[in-house]
Amino acid sequence: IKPGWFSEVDDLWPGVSLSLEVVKILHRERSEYQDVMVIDTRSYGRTLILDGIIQCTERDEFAYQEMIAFLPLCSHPNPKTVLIVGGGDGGVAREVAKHPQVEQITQVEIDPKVLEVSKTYLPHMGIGLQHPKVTLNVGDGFQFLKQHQGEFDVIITDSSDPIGPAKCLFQESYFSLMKTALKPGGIVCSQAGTAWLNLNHVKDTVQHCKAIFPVTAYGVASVPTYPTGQIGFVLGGLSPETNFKQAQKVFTERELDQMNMKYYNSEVHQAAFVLPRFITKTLNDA
Ligand code: AAT
Repeated sequence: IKPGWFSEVDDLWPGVSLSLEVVKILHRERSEYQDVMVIDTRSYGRTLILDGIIQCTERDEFAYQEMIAFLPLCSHPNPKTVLIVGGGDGGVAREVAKHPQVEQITQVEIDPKVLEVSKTYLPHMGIGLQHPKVTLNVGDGFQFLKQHQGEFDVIITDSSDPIGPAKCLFQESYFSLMKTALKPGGIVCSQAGTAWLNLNHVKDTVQHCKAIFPVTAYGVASVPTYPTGQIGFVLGGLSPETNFKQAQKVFTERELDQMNMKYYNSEVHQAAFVLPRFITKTLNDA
């Protein structure tokens, strides 16, 4: 590892690592749950790192946050109430709040330090947490869901990778709890890892989703600072009429400009579900 560089080394991606040149370490502490760090980097701006894993960078965060929010929101005919699990940086809340049909956003993040650090060092994301539509809770998403039934049109799980506090958010029992917390016709969307490194992980997550939801899909987005530069999402729908591959809500160019969308539009929505053969074949068996 070169001095002055941050390298993302983890057993989730053995033998590969993305490195960013560090300009300055802005913050570092050990919270109750994880190691929390914010660095300034030469090419990607400010970067949030939890337990040594990149959560988001200033320069490319829009790709992930727009997609994890708008794939499920635009697949739902009328998404009024939304739950966000995780997402402590606030980027997903910022995106969900842009959708004109959304009235109420509930969020549950386990680590108050992430919320604090984001408001201080990543204000363009942290601002999402302060939106008037947002009610913020501090706690474990898994436990939170046990207390909520039939409340949400859409549940977005913006979770860290399946180690540490996020492990429980990838289990079949979690998909089952989400199902119970949804309103009729509800939709879920979870961060589900990349097929290039963790195809078996992706397959397991899709399998859990398929076991609980009648309609499912796996879609991808390109995010240069996530391992392999690609991240996937698993979506599940309660209604057999849900078709993830075709956006229900189509925004005009003008609306997309007004919403300051930099990645998402309805063509990108459709394209997210067009997958290479090695992925489709594996997931069809799930
Ligand atoms: N917005 C993109 C960044 C994330 S953040 C993931 C968040 O999930 C973190 O703030 C973490 O504290 C929170 N979290 C982890 N476990 C739980 C839990 N059980 N309940 C609630 N919140 C939780 C995603 C990065 C993806 C990285 C891909 N390599």
